[in-house]
Amino acid sequence: MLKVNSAVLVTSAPAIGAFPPAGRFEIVLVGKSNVGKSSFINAILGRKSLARTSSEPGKTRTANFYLVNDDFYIVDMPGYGYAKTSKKIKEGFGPLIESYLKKRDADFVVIHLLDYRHPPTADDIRMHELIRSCGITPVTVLTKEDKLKRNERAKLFDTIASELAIDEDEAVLEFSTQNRQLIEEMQNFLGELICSI
Ligand SMILES: Nc1nc2c(ncn2[C@@H]2O[C@H](COP(=O)(O)OP(=O)(O)OP(=O)(O)O)[C@@H](O)[C@H]2O)c(=O)[nH]1
Ligand SMILES: [Mg+2]
Repeated sequence: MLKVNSAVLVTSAPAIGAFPPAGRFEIVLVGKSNVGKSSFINAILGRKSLARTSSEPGKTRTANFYLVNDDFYIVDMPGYGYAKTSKKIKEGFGPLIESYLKKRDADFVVIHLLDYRHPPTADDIRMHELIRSCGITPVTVLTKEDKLKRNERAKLFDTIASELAIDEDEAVLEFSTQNRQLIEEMQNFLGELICSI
């Protein structure tokens, strides 16, 4: 179980040069804009509004490094696929995520968040492939579980897993900021991950 004693925003980095020195374990969150990355952070850290959230997509514009328990970082990345993003940024996932995945010299795990309600977008599939092409096995998290009826979930779960070509070695977890049990399961999962480092 992840027990959170302290959580502070240490750095909001507009570019890789502003990332904090590597050396701690990092949990990095990627996913399309509005999928719930910042809300995920607040829920698992038990901090109501540490990470800024918004119903308007495009809230997080920098790589935000949260230092937890003075031990490891959770990194909140800007979302991709935001319609108002400039064309240049839309062509790639933006220099922040790509340079993080390709160059970050730290032990890290990538959590790829997808909206449980919808099949993956073309950007979601590209992002999943980009992560795997960097030799990283992402953890997939399906957000906003509370918005689905029980009988809708199994089919959507299978569609998402098959469109992302999820491998046997990949974890897929459901999540909702409105579901205490799912929050605790995620805290357990992350707690074990951190202990195993
Ligand atoms: N019902 C429900 N709403 C959620 C959940 N997670 C996030 N939201 C809502 O979805 C919206 C977007 O959440 P954010 O956490 O700001 O999304 P984000 O991925 O950080 O977005 P960007 O910073 O724009 O990339 C907000 O209105 C949240 O309240 C969830 O599990 N259930
Ligand atoms: Mg955000």
